[in-house]
Amino acid sequence: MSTHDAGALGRVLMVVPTYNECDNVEWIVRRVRVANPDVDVLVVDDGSPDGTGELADALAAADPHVTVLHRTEKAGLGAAYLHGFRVALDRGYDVVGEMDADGSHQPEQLPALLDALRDADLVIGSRWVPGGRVVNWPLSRKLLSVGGNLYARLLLGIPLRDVTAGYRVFRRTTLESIDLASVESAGYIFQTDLAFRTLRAGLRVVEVPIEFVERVRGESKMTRDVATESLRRITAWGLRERGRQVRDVFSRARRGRR
Ligand SMILES: Nc1nc2c(ncn2[C@@H]2O[C@H](COP(=O)(O)OP(=O)(O)OP(=O)(O)O)[C@@H](O)[C@H]2O)c(=O)[nH]1
Ligand SMILES: [Mg+2]
Repeated sequence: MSTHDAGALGRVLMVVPTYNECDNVEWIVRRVRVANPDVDVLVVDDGSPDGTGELADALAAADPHVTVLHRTEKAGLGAAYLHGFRVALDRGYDVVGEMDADGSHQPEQLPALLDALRDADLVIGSRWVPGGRVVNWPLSRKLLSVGGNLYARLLLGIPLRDVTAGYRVFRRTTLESIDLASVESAGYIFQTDLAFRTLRAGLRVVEVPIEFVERVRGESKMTRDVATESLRRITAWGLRERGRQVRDVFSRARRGRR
């Protein structure tokens, strides 16, 4: 049973980025709307050559709660989300969410994320907290995700278990506090970037367990470039963060001596 009362949180928009998701877009948008009739959907399509954008337009024509943002070229998940967030804020939504189009993030679990947002500024649907799980991933992929998260956690000094996860809901006030205009991350590292910024702004981030299902249709867009960008940025941020901590310790020690 859903305990989600949309009235308390205000208007909710889920942003769904798509690139060549013609086999998935209709399936996922319908599931969001059926499981969460109060929630609106914004599909952000980067000019998919497979016709995903046109399929999304047909969904929008049939349902006023669905809209589509057409971008001209594939510019990465982060860029698509930033554009979608700007539109969501302009349209006055109180809650803005992220969800993949490939079915990995189950719309039926959205009420749990929204419930948790009552006491949080950002909620992350997490694979790696108790109760969370991944369906159909080989051990190698699990190790990569857990290892990547461990690296980010240790280097950035943040307490999150699944900082790369892309099933999320933000309060609008959170997006307004984390200076979206200065976000440069284009690929999947965008997720870590936003979680890190939210924590650094002193806001409350809560992880709720989800069941993540590996895509069954269509192709992954994960590339070596996307992975390299992640490693490079996390290392740079981590070193900067550690540098700041070391400077703090020294300046506290100096103040203590005075
Ligand atoms: N608009 C837009 N969407 C993108 C881009 N890259 C990926 N996406 C979408 O972002 C979501 C996540 O991409 P996936 O390819 O599923 O990436 P992934 O989940 O890390 O990889 P798999 O586990 O292999 O599916 C999907 O809805 C994609 O269609 C992009 O450059 N632009
Ligand atoms: Mg996927």
